[in-house]
Amino acid sequence: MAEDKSIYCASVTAPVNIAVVKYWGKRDPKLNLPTNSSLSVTLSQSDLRTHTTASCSSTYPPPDTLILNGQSEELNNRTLTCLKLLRSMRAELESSDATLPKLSQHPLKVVTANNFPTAAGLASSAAGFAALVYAIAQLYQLPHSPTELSRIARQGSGSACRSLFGGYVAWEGGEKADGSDSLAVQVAPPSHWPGMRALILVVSAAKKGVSSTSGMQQTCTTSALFQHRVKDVVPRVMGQMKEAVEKKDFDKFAEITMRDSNNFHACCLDTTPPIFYMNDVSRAAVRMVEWINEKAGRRVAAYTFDAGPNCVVYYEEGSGREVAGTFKGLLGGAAGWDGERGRAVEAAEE
Ligand code: 2P0
Repeated sequence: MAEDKSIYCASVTAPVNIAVVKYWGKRDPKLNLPTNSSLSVTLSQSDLRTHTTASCSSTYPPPDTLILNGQSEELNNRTLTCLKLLRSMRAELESSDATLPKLSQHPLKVVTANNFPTAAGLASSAAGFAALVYAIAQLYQLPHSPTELSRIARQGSGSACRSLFGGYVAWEGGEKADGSDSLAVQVAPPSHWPGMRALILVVSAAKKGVSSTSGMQQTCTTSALFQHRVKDVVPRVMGQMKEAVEKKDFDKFAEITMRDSNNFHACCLDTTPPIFYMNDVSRAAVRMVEWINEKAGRRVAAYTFDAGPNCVVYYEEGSGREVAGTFKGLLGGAAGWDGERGRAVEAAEE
């Protein structure tokens, strides 16, 4: 039989997700199993996306290659793990159907680009690994569900497992030592709460000082407050947040979102040495949201901060003038808020 010299190719995009109940801490760093469950909103309609093309061919010279934002990258252990797992899933298909081309034996080329700052606390690894896993799953025509694929994306980066779904997504931390029950499930699709919006305030596009991976391990081993978060706080608020989403109860959604962000950053501060992700501009954004809510006489806006100073503000479409309008008015629109004081980039619509 003639050698198959075809180039097989699949392109996808994956959106970022921003957690409203945060993931922070690993009970098993090797399998990337979390200390607690988490819940996020996927910013499906926003420009914050990773675009990834995966291709393979017998004509490609080994080894597998990865190009990130135009630069050739060494494949780290997490990427190698994802590729190995996906390849073995493809090999299983090939062994049960001899007519399938032997793609699992071909070297892979992955070309990926973010249209937002990488590693600046804007969930770039979440979108990045979700796109990588999804692109290769498409290339290999794997029949697995997004939840099954989330087990693989989780091993690339924990938060990535949530970006395989749109809408409201829970990463159920699981209890099993092998990680088989640590996966993402959709709590509600985007259409369930079509009025939800997110405003992203880019305070700094610089790479963060302490990576999430090392920061969370320092918190796990040194913070007593974190033990309280894992045992008492998160198990309670996960249920409350699911209920708030189900009922589209923005007041409750906002209350839990802000409290959980503050609880997470308090744990960072309780770490030895302390980790500071928020800065003066971040705190100014908190005060602004407090002020907007006070003026409205109810919670119309909810801030949240990940492992960086940038602020995400959730609000409902009907409160657009009060929330996004106030921020844009005060900050002078997208161009007017400079790097020193921050910058309002866009209303990323959910
Ligand atoms: C989250 N973060 O739930 C939390 C909130 C940051 C603060 O998930 O080590 O990059 O790759 O599993 O997923 C960031 O952690 O960490 C994160 P790894 P990841 O979105």
